[in-house]
Amino acid sequence: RQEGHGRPYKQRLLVVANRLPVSAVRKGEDLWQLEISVGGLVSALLGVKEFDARWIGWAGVNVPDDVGQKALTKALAEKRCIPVFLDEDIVHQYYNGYCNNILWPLFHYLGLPQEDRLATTRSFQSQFDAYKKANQMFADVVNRHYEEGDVVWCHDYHLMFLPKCLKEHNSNMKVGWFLHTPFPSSEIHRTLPSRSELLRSVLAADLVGFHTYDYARHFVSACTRILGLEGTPEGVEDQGKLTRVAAFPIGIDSDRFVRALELPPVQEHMKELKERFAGRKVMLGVDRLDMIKGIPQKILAFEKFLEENPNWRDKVVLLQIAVPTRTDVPEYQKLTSQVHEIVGRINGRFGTLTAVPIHHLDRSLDFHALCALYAVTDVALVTSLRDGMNLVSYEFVACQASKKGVLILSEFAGAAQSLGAGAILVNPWNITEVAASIGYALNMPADEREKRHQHNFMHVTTHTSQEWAATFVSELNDTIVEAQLRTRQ
Ligand code: ADQ
Repeated sequence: RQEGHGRPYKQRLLVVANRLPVSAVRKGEDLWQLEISVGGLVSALLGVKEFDARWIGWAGVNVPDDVGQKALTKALAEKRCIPVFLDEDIVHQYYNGYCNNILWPLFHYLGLPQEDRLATTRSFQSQFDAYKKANQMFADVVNRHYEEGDVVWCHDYHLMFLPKCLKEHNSNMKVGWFLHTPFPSSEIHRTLPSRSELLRSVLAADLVGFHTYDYARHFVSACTRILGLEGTPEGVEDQGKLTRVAAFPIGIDSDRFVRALELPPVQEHMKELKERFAGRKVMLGVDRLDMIKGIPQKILAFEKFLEENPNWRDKVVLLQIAVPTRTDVPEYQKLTSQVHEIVGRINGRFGTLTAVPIHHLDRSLDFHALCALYAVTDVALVTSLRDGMNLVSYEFVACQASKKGVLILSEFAGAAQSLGAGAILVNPWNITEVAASIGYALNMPADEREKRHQHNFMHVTTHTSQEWAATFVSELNDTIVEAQLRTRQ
C-alpha cells in the first residue's frame, strides 16, 4: 500500500509502556533535556523502524505545573513520544509500591513482601487502587491519540490493567499486551491478592505475548485454575471470546552492534582496554543493579574460582558494570551496599599493589564503550536468578565475531532456551557449579568456542528485535475484534 505523496504505507502503532524511551531533565521553567534511558524494553524497541510508531508513557519526572507540562509535551513530540503525567503520590504507590515491590519480585519467584505482613496487607489495597488509577490515566492518553486502524501494543507488568480500560472505552480497538518478565507458575501467581482481577484485565486484550512457551503455559494454567476458564492450544476462551496467547521471543538489533565494531571510537576503546588488561583474560558482567540479576552470587562464584585456582589469580579480571535503578527503593539500596562490601573484601583478599581482580562500576556505559567491552571479553557471566529473556547475553554474542568468547548463562533466564546449546548453562544459586564453569570456560579449546559461538551468533542475527515486533504486530492484526465477529455472524 502507498500513502499520499508516494510514501510507503506504514502501520500506525501506539506503543504504551510505563517509561518513555527517554528520561527528561528540567533545565529551566520551559526547557527540558532528553536522554535515552537504559533497559531491555528500550533497547529492543528502538530498532523497530517499520512502523509509524508513537510511544506513550511516563517521562520519569514529576511535572506539577502547566508551563512545564506543555514544554515537555512539545519537546517529546519531536521524538514521537507522548507523556503521561503522574504525580508523586501515584508514582510512589503505583510504581515503587505495586509494580516494583509486589509484581516484580513475585513474577521473579522472590515472593510477596514479608517484613511487616499487616502493614503490607493494609497498604496492598491502596497500592492496587493506585495501580488501577495509573493504568486508567495511561488509557485516557491512548484514547485521546487513537485513530481508527491503529494498533495498540501495551507493555509489561506495569500495565496489566490497561487492556481492560482500553476495551471498555472502545471494544473495536486492536489491543496487544506483552510481558517482558517471566510469568511465574500459577502456584506463585495464586498468592497475589488481586490475582483474578489482573488476569481478567489482561484477557481483555486480543493478543497476549510472552518471551517463552513456558511463561505462556503458566499464564494459561493460571487462567484455567484460578478463573476456571478453558485453555485451548490457541489461548484462553471465555464465553466464546478467545484471547490468543503465544510466545514471541524478543531479540536485539544485531546489525547495530556488528556495525558498531568498525567505528573508530569503538576501535579506540577496544585498543585501550586491550592495553589495560594485557596478559589477563577478561570476564564481564553487565546488569541493571537488581536482585534478580544475581550479582552477589556471581561475585561469590568468582571468589570461589580464585580461591581454588591460585594460578589464575593474576591472569584474570572480572569487570562488573552495574547500572543503578530504582535507587529510592530500600531493598535496592541494601543490594548496592552488599555488592560493594563483597567486592571490597575480595579485592582486599586477592588484590596486589598493581592489580585488583574485580572492577565494579556503578554506572551506565555509553553504546560505544559497551560494544568495545563486549568485543574484548573472553567470558561473559549472565547469572540472573530469573530473567524474562536477558538481552545482555544477545549483545555479547553479537560483538564476538572475531574473539568467539564463551557465554556462561543462567538456566533461569529466558535466553537459556534460545542460546542454551552454545552457552554453558548454570544454576546461579550453585556457586560451586558456577566457579567450575568459569574454569571450564577459561580453558575451553578454540574449536569448541568456535562451534558454540557460531550456534549463538546464527540465532542472535536471525531472531532480531525487528522480526519480534513485526511478528507480534502481524499476529495482532490477524486477530478478530468484536465488530468483525458481529458482522460475520
Ligand atoms: P532488563 O531487566 O533491563 O529488561 P536486559 O534484557 O538484560 O534486562 O536488558 C538490559 C539492557 O540495558 C541491555 O540492552 C543492556 O545493554 C543495557 N544495560 C544494562 N546495564 C547497562 C550498563 N551498565 N550500561 C549500559 N547499558 C546497560 C527486561 C527484562 C529482561 C528482558 C528485557 C526485554 O528483565 O528479561 O530481556 O526486558 O524484554
